[in-house]
Amino acid sequence: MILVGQYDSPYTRRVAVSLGLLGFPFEHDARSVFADFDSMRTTNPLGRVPSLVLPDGTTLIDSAAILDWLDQQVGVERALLPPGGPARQQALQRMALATGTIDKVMAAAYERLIRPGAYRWPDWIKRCRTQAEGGLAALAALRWPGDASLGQAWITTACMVGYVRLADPDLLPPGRYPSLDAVSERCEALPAFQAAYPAEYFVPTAEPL
Ligand SMILES: N[C@@H](CCC(=O)N[C@@H](CS)C(=O)NCC(=O)O)C(=O)O
Repeated sequence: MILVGQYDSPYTRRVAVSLGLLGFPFEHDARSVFADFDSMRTTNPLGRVPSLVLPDGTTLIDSAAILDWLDQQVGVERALLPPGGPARQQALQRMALATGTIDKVMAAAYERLIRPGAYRWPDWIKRCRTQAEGGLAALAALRWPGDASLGQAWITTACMVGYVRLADPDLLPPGRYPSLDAVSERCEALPAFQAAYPAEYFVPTAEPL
């Protein structure tokens, strides 16, 4: 299998971590959605990451669909998302908060880092960062017992924390939300997380903030 995407993408990273935790060997294709845009569109028509190229040549796109496929491969006992009931609902709600936070931080980062300075819209950046703060506070208010089984809600939340700290560190200084610090520390200590460590946040323009 080939995982396409760089690890500064939290969506790519959560797939890489899940592949590692579930014991799937894979190659890593670290093409960039920005620098390799035309090439990337031949893998995913949307020109986005992650994609997972299966041994039979099928290409899966979108991290949620890829994670669902991985869970289907390993079966209910080893799946990273509970099969049903309140546990699944709770995990999906946590993941919705985490991915929603990612999307808002990413939208603000693209506005700050990609859009030419003359066209930036500060009120939009402020709105996105306010929404991200809402997601962070809601996740931090939940219980994250350190002995809970480490499923997809934990993985996605830890990838979100890592991404926020790369892309907009002022939103999540260590100590602001001790519960999220603990989720991150527990997860980042695992080999599957360390094997998918983002080298740096890719900034496609050289413009200062
Ligand atoms: N819902 C998608 C979101 C993927 C996504 O936002 N990928 C970002 C990188 S983290 C991307 O490809 N951005 C470039 C673009 O959208 O043009 C997923 O879960 O895979």
